[in-house]
Amino acid sequence: MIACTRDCYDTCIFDNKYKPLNIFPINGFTCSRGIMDIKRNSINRIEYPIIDGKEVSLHTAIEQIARVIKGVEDKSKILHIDYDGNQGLLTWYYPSRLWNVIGASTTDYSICSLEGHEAIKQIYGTSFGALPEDFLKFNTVVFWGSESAISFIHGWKILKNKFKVTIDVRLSETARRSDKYYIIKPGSDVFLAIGILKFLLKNKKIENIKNLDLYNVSDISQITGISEDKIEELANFYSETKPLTIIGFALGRSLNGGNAISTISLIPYLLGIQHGFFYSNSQGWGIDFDYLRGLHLARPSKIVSMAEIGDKIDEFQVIFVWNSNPIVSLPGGNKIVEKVREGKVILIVHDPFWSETAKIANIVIPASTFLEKEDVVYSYWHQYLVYNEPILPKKGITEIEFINLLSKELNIQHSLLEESPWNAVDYSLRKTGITVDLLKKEKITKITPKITYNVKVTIPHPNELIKPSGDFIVYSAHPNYTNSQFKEVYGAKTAVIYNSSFEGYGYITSTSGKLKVRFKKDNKIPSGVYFVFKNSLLTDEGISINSIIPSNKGKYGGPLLNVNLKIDFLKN
Ligand SMILES: Nc1nc2c(c(=O)[nH]1)N[C@H]1C(S)=C(S)[C@@H](COP(=O)(O)OP(=O)(O)OC[C@H]3O[C@@H](n4cnc5c(=O)[nH]c(N)nc54)[C@H](O)[C@@H]3O)O[C@H]1N2
Ligand SMILES: Nc1nc2c(c(=O)[nH]1)N[C@H]1C(S)=C(S)[C@@H](COP(=O)(O)OP(=O)(O)OC[C@H]3O[C@@H](n4cnc5c(=O)[nH]c(N)nc54)[C@H](O)[C@@H]3O)O[C@H]1N2
Ligand code: SF4
Ligand SMILES: [Mo]
Repeated sequence: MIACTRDCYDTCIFDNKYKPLNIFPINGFTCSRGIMDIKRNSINRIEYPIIDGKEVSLHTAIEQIARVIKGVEDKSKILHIDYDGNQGLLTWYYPSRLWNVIGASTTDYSICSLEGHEAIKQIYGTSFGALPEDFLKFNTVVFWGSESAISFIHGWKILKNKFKVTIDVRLSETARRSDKYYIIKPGSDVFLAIGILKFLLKNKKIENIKNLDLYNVSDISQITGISEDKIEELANFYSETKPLTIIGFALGRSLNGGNAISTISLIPYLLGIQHGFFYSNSQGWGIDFDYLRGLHLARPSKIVSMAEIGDKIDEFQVIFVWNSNPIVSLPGGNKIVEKVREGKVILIVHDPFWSETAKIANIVIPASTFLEKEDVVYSYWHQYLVYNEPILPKKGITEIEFINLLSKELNIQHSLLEESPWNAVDYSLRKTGITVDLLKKEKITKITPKITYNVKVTIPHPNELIKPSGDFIVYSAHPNYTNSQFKEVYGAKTAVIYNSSFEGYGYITSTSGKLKVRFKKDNKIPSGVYFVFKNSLLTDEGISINSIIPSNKGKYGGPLLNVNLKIDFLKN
């Protein structure tokens, strides 16, 4: 049995021949990446350890990494950047223990969904929402800032026969394939949600809420770009059909994102809709991620926001990366490139594939893929916990092997590292009622979450909100890639910026830089909106849009990536 470990709602589960299981909600199918995984596994791999472009033995590489670490007196100048390239408990979480024992700095893991998790927790005390089984109970669904038809294909499939409404800033694939859609201005979702509440109040479907009187629907109509009638239509749709609302992650990275998500999530509660929203269930299973990372016994010396790594790059001498591709995925990631070229930062990367970040690293360690190692995998949507067993011969080394070798070389003894990874996993699962023994025996078990909601009804004061204006860049998932992964099968992810009117080259300028890019006209995009597939490269030199994304953050600290841009088209 093996589960796909990529950062994806679906967490497909496969048999040992890599056939997707025919169990709900996987239902025997997978995506364009899933069907190519076995083939991809032998392409573009990092085959051996490398120091400054030269092949070395594993022993030499580990010795060199230990020397580099020992050479940094103030360990807070060592930063590890890791994200969700592989969601396995042994691959992503447990390895942080070594870095915490050393006293290195870490990130706040905010890039994807922190803003939304925190926002929903403000309302419900937890961000846990509907389960796959709950999806089936609804007759209608609202996809709000979510490209589910592409980013969440198993969720989309089980909702196939439901009446679908999409709220987006462009005619997304999800909007196009829905029964109804509303195209609003980027960053205006919180106003739309408040507009819906205003009509629900007017039509006596809900009680009054503090601050609601401070808004009026004609302003809301002007800010969102849709008519009062349409807002009322949506409010009626909500009160009459009691839909499930899928709240997309992209909202959290937009203007007013935290307030938008908390207000949207409140609508189902006020209408008495049970299990009425879904964002991400990751924090509701009771898996003790902090324990896996060893935070009970050792803490990072510093936590840096994922929005600010570029700004704060001078605070670091060594950056260790695994499970992420930060020069493409993080705002200011290009600063890492600059500092490595200047010799001011030593970059060490552990990755199975030649990511853009691995390509510029001083030291590279080949990692085993999820098809080649044991792990425990959870989903941020469905209830299955899976014991992954390798189905292909191993290349490279696992994250556990890496930290074992390195801690030995550094002569570190610490109870966090003496506790075996399996014992740590076992303890981290105690609240789920699942043991490692049971999991290894059954291979796949269901977690039954114990959730209590502790609801606080609140909507933002108008002073907290910014009225969006100007041109916005927006992003979405591409069907053939997961973030920057899969170019070995589907080709380099070189991007164009889709827009309403112009074809050719031009400049995009933000408060932190300027890029020359290619634009493509697309009649599915309204004016004022500029769309690019997320984590793609905008130039052949491998420059990502993130090189000009400033370090702004939302209300709860999540990076604000859907920002205002200045656009200058070049005459053809
Ligand atoms: N195929 C594939 N699937 C993936 C991924 C992938 O890379 N490829 N990535 C995975 C990951 S890491 C994530 S986080 C999820 C992301 O999954 P989603 O949460 O679905 O986010 P996106 O796919 O980015 O789509 C967001 C939609 O929001 C719209 N949007 C942007 N700004 C606004 C706004 O201000 N208001 C409104 N209403 N809409 C807005 C965009 O036009 C887009 O259609 O998908 C996961 N699934
Ligand atoms: N401007 C802008 N920036 C964005 C976004 C956006 O919408 N706009 N989206 C954001 C989102 S939603 C996310 S989630 C992030 C994603 O950002 P990243 O986490 O950087 O995502 P990937 O590009 O998929 O990089 C994952 C890396 O992990 C590696 N990997 C895979 N499996 C393993 C393994 O088993 N072991 C090790 N050691 N490595 C492994 C892969 O080969 C790959 O190089 O990007 C964010 N960045
Ligand atoms: S990327 Fe998502 S849909 Fe594709 S195989 Fe992995 S879990 Fe399934
Ligand atoms: Mo993400």
